Amino acid sequence: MTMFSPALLDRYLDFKQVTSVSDPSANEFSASNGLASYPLKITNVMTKWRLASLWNYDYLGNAIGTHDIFVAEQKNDPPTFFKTTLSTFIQQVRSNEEGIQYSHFSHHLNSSLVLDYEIPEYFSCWYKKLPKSEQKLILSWIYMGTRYSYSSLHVDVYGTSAWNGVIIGKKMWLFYPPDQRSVLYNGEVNPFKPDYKRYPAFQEARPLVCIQSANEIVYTPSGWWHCVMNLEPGFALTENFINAINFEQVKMDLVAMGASKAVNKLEALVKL
Ligand SMILES: O=C(O)CCC(=O)C(=O)O
Ligand SMILES: [Fe+2]
Repeated sequence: MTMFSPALLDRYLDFKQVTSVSDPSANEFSASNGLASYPLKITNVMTKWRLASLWNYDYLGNAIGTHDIFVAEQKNDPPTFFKTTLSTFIQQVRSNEEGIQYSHFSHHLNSSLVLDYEIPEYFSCWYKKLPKSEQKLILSWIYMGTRYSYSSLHVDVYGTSAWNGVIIGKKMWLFYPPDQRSVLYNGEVNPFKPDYKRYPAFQEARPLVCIQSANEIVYTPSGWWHCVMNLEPGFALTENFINAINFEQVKMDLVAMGASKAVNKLEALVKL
């Protein structure tokens, strides 16, 4: 079995870095061939949100700490899962105990925490235009974990795009364009512990790399493969969104999963 070694992370620093931009305009972001075509790091936006000065482990614990969450123990391969309360897990992450543990949850959506951020126009989501009672898909999560916890290689759900803002911690992102699917073995390979014997063509894969610190937002375009390593313990807020840029892909994915009603409603709403 291939083991994870932190030294491997340093080697990824030699690859091309994701572009960084300060507080772009909606037009700079969405214009054809604009910033939205590639992964992007966005600075000086999150610092304008209330959460930048409010959110920390205690604030989160006070707001939603009593809720149960599922935690993946990633030291085990394949990972095992256990259930605990968010407050207990916060203590575990802060005390830096043994283990590599990662959890994502959406309890913020039913709390006043959602009042602490205002997403820029270019991240606005068509799905949120539907009446609340018809919004069945969950599209926002908080990710919390220890050092070296990670998200494995994937493209985002339903063909959506996403933004991700780090509140506490530091992440390394590896991005691969949609056309590298075959050398990624459809996402089976783990770039953080690559098994070249089993996945020889992965040696041809060339990632874009992004180091994301607190108060920086990372944008993932629809269809881009990515995996994410937490270089430091912490937590981040992420939302996936549907817009004019990704709608054709989202439409195919939603129809394929039997949600054509939602597609029809979205189309009617945005009057395509
Ligand atoms: O681990 C992370 O922060 C990345 C999460 C992610 O890629 C996702 O929610 O789709
Ligand atoms: Fe993702």
